[in-house]
Amino acid sequence: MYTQAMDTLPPDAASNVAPLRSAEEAALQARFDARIDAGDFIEAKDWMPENYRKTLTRQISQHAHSEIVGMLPEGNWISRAPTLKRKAILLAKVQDEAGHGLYLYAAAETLGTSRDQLTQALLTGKAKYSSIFNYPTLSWADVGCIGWLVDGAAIMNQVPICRCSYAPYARAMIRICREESFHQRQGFESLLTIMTQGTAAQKAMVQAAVNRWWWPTVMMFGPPDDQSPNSAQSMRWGIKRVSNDELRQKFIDAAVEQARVLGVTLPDPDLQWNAARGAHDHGTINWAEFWQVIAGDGPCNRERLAARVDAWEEGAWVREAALAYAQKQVPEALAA
Ligand code: FAQ
Repeated sequence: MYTQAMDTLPPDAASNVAPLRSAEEAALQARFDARIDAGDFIEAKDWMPENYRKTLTRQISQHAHSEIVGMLPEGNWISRAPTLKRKAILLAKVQDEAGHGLYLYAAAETLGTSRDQLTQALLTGKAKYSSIFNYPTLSWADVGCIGWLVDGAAIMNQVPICRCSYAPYARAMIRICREESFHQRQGFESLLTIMTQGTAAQKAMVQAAVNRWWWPTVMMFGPPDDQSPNSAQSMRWGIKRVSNDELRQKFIDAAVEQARVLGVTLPDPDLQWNAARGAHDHGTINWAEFWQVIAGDGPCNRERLAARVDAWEEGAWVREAALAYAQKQVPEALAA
């Protein structure tokens, strides 16, 4: 599905084809490396290697697209929420995701790629967004599972990004993580309400949703470390602080206890505590499914992209009106 212009070369290739051009640039690179090693934050106007810029643009824009596409599966249930209270909570949550997308697009723009370019990369199918949002929300319990499991995984992955070496991204993540934490709790509470007060059929609906969302959520953390082409360089640069597999393990360990409190079974017969490792062993992840979904062939990829394209086209008149209004203000502002 993807390779956008902001893509980076693999680290080895990059160092082969992009030799430093001057002594001045070598000095800038050495200073940058020293700042990274010292745990300094890099600001938008600071010098940075081109591949650091490209890697961040790739990751932050994918992250922004995930927030925006991520509004769709839950948005699907706003009109069918079971009570006014649940509807108000869901509306607020979906609006929060839009806000997260906006902070993240703004952070990506500080690296020099325009919002229009980022949007076009999504709408033309060149840019990735999280695999998880290509799965359907078949029942109200799927909405609870997105909060409990998907937001739970998102927090696990995103808290370390609050310490990302690129300061505008790190700052955006601090606010986002606070909101994601509320999202996770509301999802858990919604499922707990059904599991403690619901009918047998409603409890079965929760279990069926957990069965659908568990494995795709475990995949959200990305490929195993030994198959993750970007990890080594991103860790070196302090963009990623914790590896895909370590985060996945932390998420699984936390979810096991939460599932026990909820009274649901996680659909992995091989899930068991390993005292020697101090962590849970788990079953084999279906990586073929993961690669298929991110290649554009998951259950809802086409539907999700079509929804974003429609929204863009239907919003054209708003953009045109905003532009016309802004152009009218310019002469008045100059005259004032
Ligand atoms: N889906 O070498 P790595 C949310 C790609 S927000 C799709 O390990 P990296 C909030 C990866 O891009 C969820 N593609 O890559 C919410 C790379 O391809 P590329 C989004 C994936 O970047 C909740 C290739 O595989 N969160 O949920 C995925 O070092 C509820 C090789 O992978 C973020 O974006 C995937 N799951 O590590 C909203 C967090 N995993 O680009 C609404 C920030 C991997 O080379 C409702 N991002 N790929 O062509 C990250 O932490 C990292 O980018 C990773 C991937 C960990 C996702």
